[in-house]
Amino acid sequence: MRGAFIVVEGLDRSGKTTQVANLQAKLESSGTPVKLFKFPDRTTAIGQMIDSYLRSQSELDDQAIHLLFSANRWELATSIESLLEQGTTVVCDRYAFSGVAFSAAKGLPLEWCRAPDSGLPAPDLTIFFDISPEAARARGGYGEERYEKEQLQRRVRELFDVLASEFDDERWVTVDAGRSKEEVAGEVWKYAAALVGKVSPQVDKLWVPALQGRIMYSMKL
Ligand code: Z5A
Ligand code: MG
Repeated sequence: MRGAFIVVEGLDRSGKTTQVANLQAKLESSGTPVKLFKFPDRTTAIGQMIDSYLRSQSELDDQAIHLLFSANRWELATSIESLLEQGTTVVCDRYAFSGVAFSAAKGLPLEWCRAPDSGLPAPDLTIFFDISPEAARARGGYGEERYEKEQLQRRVRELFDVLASEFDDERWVTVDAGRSKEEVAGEVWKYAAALVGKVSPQVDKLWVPALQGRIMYSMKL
């Protein structure tokens, strides 16, 4: 049985990094082999360029940084696929949905943003962490990085809704991330436990309609 591919996506300060660590620990203690990925992965050469951009230490055209975020996923795609095939469950902190939502929020066309990530391993389940801007602000406010501004985050939220509407309830679930860490962890575990051990043998390709019939391709903004 191959591993499950679980992506946690969501808004700024919604608790993704907190909860993926928690999920990893729970899966390990239940005897499930698991590997955690985080995008952007700031440790690679491409990731270091992204890190420098996010901290406003370098400037790049919107298109160029978008392609770097995508390349940062592609450089790890084969590792993700191999791990899944070997039976390791992969948990991922942000993925291509952040890539599309953030770049489209800056004004790039949605379909242009989607294209470079088409064909990546598709998650079996995306757990989306929803939080109001007020609740996010109460967690310490937006920090110093480039995208941590409330107006942009509102647009990002709308774009995540568009992306979510393309998936059915088995592939995309929304969690109210404004609750306590324990409540959120309980719901995440419920979804993860229901999935692990029950995934279909083949890893689908993201946004490739021929292989993933449930994706609608007609959505325009
Ligand atoms: N980006 C992009 O443009 N294109 C792409 O392709 C990708 C990303 C992949 C950096 O991402 C930026 O890159 C991001 C999107 C863009 N820009 N923004 N905004 P990142 O993932 O490196 O950003 P981050 O700073 O690690 O994540 P985050 O979203 O800001 O935070 P989080 O991981 O969701 O939350 P957290 O770190 O787990 O928790 C935040 C705080 O809240 C912390 O003090 C926790 O202890 C606290 N917390 C967590 N859960 C709770 C609950 N339930 N109650 C109370 N307090 C809580
Ligand atoms: Mg985080």
